[in-house]
Formats: sequence, C-alpha cells, structure tokens
Amino acid sequence: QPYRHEWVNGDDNGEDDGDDNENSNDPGERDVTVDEPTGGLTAGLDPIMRAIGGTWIAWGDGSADRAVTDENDCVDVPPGSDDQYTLRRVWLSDEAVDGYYTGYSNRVLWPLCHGMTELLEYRPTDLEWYRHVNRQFADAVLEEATDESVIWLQDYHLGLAPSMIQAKAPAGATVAQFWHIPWPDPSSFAACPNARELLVGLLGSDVFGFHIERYGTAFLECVEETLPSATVDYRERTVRYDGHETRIVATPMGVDANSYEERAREIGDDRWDSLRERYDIPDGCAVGLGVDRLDYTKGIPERLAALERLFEGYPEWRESFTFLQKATPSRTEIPSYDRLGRQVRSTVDHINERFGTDDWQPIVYTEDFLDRADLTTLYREADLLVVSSVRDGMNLVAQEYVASSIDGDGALVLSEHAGAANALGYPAFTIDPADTDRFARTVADALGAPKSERTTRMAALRTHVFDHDLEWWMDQQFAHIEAARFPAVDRRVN
Ligand code: GDG
Repeated sequence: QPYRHEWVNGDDNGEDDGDDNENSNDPGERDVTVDEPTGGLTAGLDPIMRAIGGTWIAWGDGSADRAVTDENDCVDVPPGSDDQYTLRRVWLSDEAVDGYYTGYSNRVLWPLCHGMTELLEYRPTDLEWYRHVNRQFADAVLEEATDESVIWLQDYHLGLAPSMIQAKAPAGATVAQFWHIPWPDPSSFAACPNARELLVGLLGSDVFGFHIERYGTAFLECVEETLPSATVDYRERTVRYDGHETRIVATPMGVDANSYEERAREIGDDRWDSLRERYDIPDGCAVGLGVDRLDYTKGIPERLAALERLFEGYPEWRESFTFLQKATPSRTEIPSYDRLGRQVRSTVDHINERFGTDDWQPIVYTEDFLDRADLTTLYREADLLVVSSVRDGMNLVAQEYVASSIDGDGALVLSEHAGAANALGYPAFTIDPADTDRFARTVADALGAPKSERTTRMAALRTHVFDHDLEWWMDQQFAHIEAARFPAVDRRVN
C-alpha cells in the first residue's frame, strides 16, 4: 500500500502550508511520499543530516501517517538511497499539541521573548503539557544517545529538555540548543510564570546559541537576577550552575543564498507575467513586497500606516507604486492572531478605498502560500522589500530577498528591531516601525534613490548574505559544539 510521509518543521504543528513540492522515492517494498520542507531551517538541516547520518527527532500529530512507523517509530529517509538518516517521531495527541505548542510555547514563551508581555496568556495546564512533551523528547533522545552523540535542540519549544537530557546523558555526549527568537530583558522576563525552571532547563546545555550577542547578554542578566547561586561570566560568556558550565554563543542564521540565486536565474519572465496578472499589478508600476507570517511581531499594521502616509505625503507614488503584501495565516486559534488578521484586512481595504482608482490598487493583499519558484520570482522582481518587525530574532525573508536580487537593483527597507539589522546594518534602508513619518520618508527615499546608490547598497548586502549563508551558520554551530567537546584544542570560531 502506498503511504505518505510528511516532515514536520520544528515550529510547525503540521498546519497545511499549501506546499505541494513532493518527492516521490522508490523504496522497493514500501512506497513513501515525502513532503519537502518549505524553507529555512528544516530545508537547511536536511542535506546536513543526509551527509552525516544520525537521528532527527520531531513531533508528529494526526496529519502524519503513523503506519510508516508502526514498528518502532523510526523510518529511514529517503528510503533506498545511500544518504539516509533516521526520522523518529514523538507522537502528540491533539490535547498535547493544544497545551504544549499552541498553549505554553505560543501563548507564553513567544510573546514573552518578544517583550510583549501584555499578550501573554498563561494557563497552568499548558505548562504541564510543556513539561510533559519536553520529557517525551528527552526520553526519546536518551534512548538514542551514545557517548559520542551531539544532541542539538532547536528553539523555544524545547526549553526544559536540555537539563532533562544532561542529567542522564552518556558522559561523552554534548548538548547544544539554538534559540531562534529574541531573549527578553529582565523586566519582561519577570512575567515568566516558571522563570527559574526555564533557566535551569536551558542551563542543561553545554552550548546555548542565539542569533545576536544582545540576546545572549539579556539571557546572562536574567540568569544573574533569577538564580543567585549561578556564576555568570560576561567576558567569557559562560554560566556555571550546579557544577555544570554552559557557554552562550551568537551565530546569526543565514539562508541558502546560492540556491535562491540559482533559482532566480533559472526562472523565466513568463512566471512574473502570470504573477503580475494574478495580483493585478499594472505594467510599469514599481513594486514593493512584504512576506510575513501573519504575526503581531512582524509590524504589519505599522507598515500599512507608513504606506498610507507615503500615499498621503508623496502623491507622485500614487498609481506608480503597488505594494504586494503576502501574509501567511499562522496560529489562528490564538485570539491575538485572529484580531491581527481582521485588523490588517480592514486597514488594507481602507487604504485601497482611500487612494485606489479603477486601474490601480495601492495595496494588493494575499494570503496565498506560494511555492518557492513563485516566491523567488517576487523577490527577484520587487523594487523594494519591507521588513518592519517590532521584534524579530533574525528574519530570513530579508536575506532571501537579497540573495534573489540578481539584478543588484532592489532596495531593502529593514526594521532596526530585527536581528537581521544587526548583521546587515548600514546598506539596508533602516527604519523604526513606530516612527511612521520616518518610515514613509525612507520608503520614498528607497524608491527614489539613484540607481548607483541602490546597486552599491545591494552589492554590500549581497556580499554579507553570501559570506554568511546557511552553510556558514552550520559550520559556526558545529565549531562551537566541537570547542565544547574538546576544550583543550584551540579552534577559531568567528
Ligand atoms: C523564526 C524567527 C528567525 C513565508 N511565506 C512563504 C514562505 N515563507 C518562508 C520564508 C522564510 C520563512 O517562511 C519565514 O522566516 P522568518 O525568519 O522571516 O520568520 P519566522 O517564521 O518568524 O522564523 C525569525 C527564524 O525563526 C530562523 O531562526 O529568522 O526571527 O521568528 O524562509 O521564505 N515560503 C514559501 N511560500 C510562502 O508563501 N515557500
């Protein structure tokens, strides 16, 4: 019987993201279909896992077919090929997903770490589920771990597992964790319902990684305030707690820049023509682009306010500039996300009613999920991309845009509150999303900048993005992990 196998991203609850990019393999006796991951971390880790082997432990819910793993929850992917690794599932009931993922991870840790404590919704049973699922992950890891294992945990969904693993792991195993979102300052962190437990959980890691130094410093400050018996060394960036040392590192995540560039070069102009037709973008209009999950951290209302100000204050851009906002609905069962969606859709309608004409809409809003070829086409063709996050751990969209801008003429308008601004800095047109006037002026400046300025800025951005791509990030991660495993050997990590 054919059956379907589906990958689940670390922070994805298996919601249908519309990606139909499937790989059919010929496994001989078994016929397994694999949904390719949509981008970012999962896509980046897959080739690494194929190269080095090992076991990937991920949760699955009812949307993945358990028949694949009826024996021992393990399957080799892709079946029949040489470069295999084992995908092991931690199966979660709907109730567990609601408490662990939608609940504690996304109603508490997500707003907390983005400093938006007013949006925090704490339910004690969610924390119990979070503990329970972290324990399930820890148990699954411990069943696999050997003396030589590198155990690499991803993101805020696994905040308690590191110490659960460290307590029982074989002596030579190394535990590393990467936190993909910001870390809050101590005044916000005080709202954490289990502050001490979370920190102790994370300090089970030998290496704890963030995108940028500032988040690591905030973590050290929170440890110092919350765990008086911990020894915090700001210079060495280490914490010693309960006889164990954790090193805090900063490695900004990059994107697979070469694959975006190659795709951008291969795609024909007809794809852009059909996208322009689909989204009703008049020929000759300059195009601005936003690509975001519909999340309150991404500053979409602030962006719309700035665009309204642009059309108000810079009338020359009416009928000659269209902004395409691609928003992917996310975590819709959480009321703050639902409210945001309604607010964004009604603001778009308001701006379009105010400025639109029979032949032109200032804002084209879509919730379509695009395949990577369409997404790369939009990146390649857009004259300008806006990232206006009010807080963002890194932001990969900004870097994907730069990698896809093969004509070297695109302009990146980037929030100074995204981790990406820390890495990309000056050559982007930086904004503060809360300062609507400056934001609107910056968009006008970016649109009107002479070609020489746009290409100089883009060339500097491209150098950075290609020099600090996903492979570079992986190398940095593993160099830090190796330095923790073999501390006597001098390894340069930069
Ligand atoms: C978290 C942190 C950090 C979006 N729409 C489509 C699509 N996407 C892809 C983009 C990009 C990814 O989703 C979004 O990544 P971001 O980094 O922008 O944001 P988060 O989802 O919030 O990610 C963030 C990241 O983790 C990694 O550490 O940078 O700060 O919040 O890859 O391309 N992909 C496709 N179609 C779409 O319609 N194929």
